[in-house]
Formats: sequence, structure tokens, C-alpha cells
Amino acid sequence: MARWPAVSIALFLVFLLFGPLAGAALADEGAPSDSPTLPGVIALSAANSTTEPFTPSVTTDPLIPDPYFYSGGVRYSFLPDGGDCSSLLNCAVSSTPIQSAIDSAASGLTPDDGTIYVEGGMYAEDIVVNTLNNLTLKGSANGNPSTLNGLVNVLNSSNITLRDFIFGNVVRVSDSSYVTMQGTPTDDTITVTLQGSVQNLSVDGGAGSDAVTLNMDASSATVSVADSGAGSGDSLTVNATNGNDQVRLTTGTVSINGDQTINTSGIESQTINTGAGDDTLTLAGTFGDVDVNGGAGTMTISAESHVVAPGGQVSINSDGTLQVFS
Ligand SMILES: [Ca+2]
Ligand SMILES: [Ca+2]
Repeated sequence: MARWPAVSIALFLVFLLFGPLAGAALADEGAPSDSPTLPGVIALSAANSTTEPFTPSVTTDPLIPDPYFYSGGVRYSFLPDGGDCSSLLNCAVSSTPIQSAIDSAASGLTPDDGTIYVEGGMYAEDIVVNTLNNLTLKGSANGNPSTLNGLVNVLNSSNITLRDFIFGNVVRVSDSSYVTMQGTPTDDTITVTLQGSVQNLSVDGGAGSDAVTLNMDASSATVSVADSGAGSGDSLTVNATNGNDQVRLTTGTVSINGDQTINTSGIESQTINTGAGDDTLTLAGTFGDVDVNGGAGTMTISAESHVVAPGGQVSINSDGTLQVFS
């Protein structure tokens, strides 16, 4: 948080001296950076280090995170309850700072780089992205982790990116296309519920051992689950419905009822829960570790070709009747 009232005169003088440097640092802040800078902090740092190389320092308070974006080169800040807007222009305080930033962006205050920056902290608010195109929410904007503990709901939208967040709750994606979710360098747990028509959803846990769960309640879906991180131990759980499902499992692909397709890469183990109902499971190809769990009802299993699991195993469990054809 900037603290201008106490140092406003000093800041003014310093800003005259270091205006070009501060301006450059502010311009950089619009882009993703591990060292975001605040106007007051920049000036104070420069004033206190006349014989040292200019190195902006960051003293943001992790307890009072502040989503922000730039529009027309102007910073707009959205502080949570308890935040102090007194020294900030274009600043609003609310119990839902991320939603306030999204709503401002939706009302025509378009972020210059299409990005709302969310600094480190725990965010309890529910978030709705409704009928929006081309928006990125970037967490960890000051290098500290940002955790979204509320429900995140993306609907009727396109080209929406949620990146560098810890997802502490379910993300629901409904009737949307080109939604991208990217985790953090640590171990992530990402759960997505799909509804309606969801096309080109991408989920990438990044580095670490990540666990992705997809609840496939969509009428149609194309999903890519990848892992761009170097680590192993990444898992995917696919939950089919409690109705009668046709699940087809091939190398790198899980298909449900022919209209929901998940392409996978870099995932070491998969769990397919077919749920209740009379489900059919068709296997073809080469797999790592795969667990298939059936619920109540009949699960009918068939193999289209040789099923190979080098170094892994395919296990099939059913609470109901198991029929196997080869
Ligand atoms: Ca990760
Ligand atoms: Ca089922």
C-alpha cells in the first residue's frame, strides 16, 4: 500500500529527481513481474539509497492484497475491506475486490494489456466472469501466492485466462470457449466442473505434482490437460455422470459419450470414475497407470485392441456388475 500522506512532500521532491526512473518502473508494472512496484515505495527507495544502484523494493502487506489494472496508462486499484484509498487515485474498497476489478473491466474500463493483477493473499470472495471476452486474471502478481478460496464461475465467455493462482475451490466453466487455467510452481489441486458447451478448455498445473479433477457434466466439451512442468506425479481424475456413460480410453484421450473429449499429455496417472448407471468402457492403446472405478449399475468393458500398460497398470473396480468382453 502506498503511504503518501506521511511523506508527500518528500515524495514530491524525490519524484522530481527520479521521475524518469519511477516512470520506467511503473511502465514495467503493467507487465507480469516478480517485483511489482508501488509509487511511494519507489520514491522512498531511491531517496534512501543515493549512493547505491537504484533497486526498487517491495513492502506490500500480504494481509491487504490489492487487485489492480491499468487502463489508458492509469492504475486502478481495488482494495478489500480495511484497505486505505486515501492516497490512491482511482481506488475502490469493497468486500469483493477481484469482482470489483472484473466488473470495472466489463463496464468498459478495458485493461491495457487485458490483465487484472492480483497480488498475494487469501481471497474468500466468489468470482463470476460472465459474458466477457479476452481477459486474464493473473495471481501472484507480487511474487507471493494468491489463493482463490471462493467459487469461480466462468460462463458465456471466451478467451479467459486464470493463471498463477492456487485454486482452493471448484472452478465452474459453462458455455464458454478458450478458457485457460494455469497453476503455480508448487503442487496444485485444480478441480473444474464443466457444464453446457465448453470448447477448448486448457488446464496446466505447471511445475510440481499436480492433481487435476474434471467433473464432466457438459453437453459437449473439448479439453486439454497438460503438464508443462518437469516434475512427475501429475494425475488426472475424470468423473463421468451418474447416468449411462460410454467411456472410451485410448492413448492420450478420454472420451465420454462421444461428445466430451479430453486430450492429455504429461500426466502420469489417470483415474476414471464412471459413476452410477450402466456404463461401458472401451480400452485401446498404451497407458501409464489407470484406475477405472464403476458405481452402481453394470459396467461393460471391452478392448478395441491390445491394451498395454508398460511400467504401470490398468485396474478396474466396480461396485456393480462387471462384464468383460475381448
Ligand atoms: Ca503446479
Ligand atoms: Ca455413469
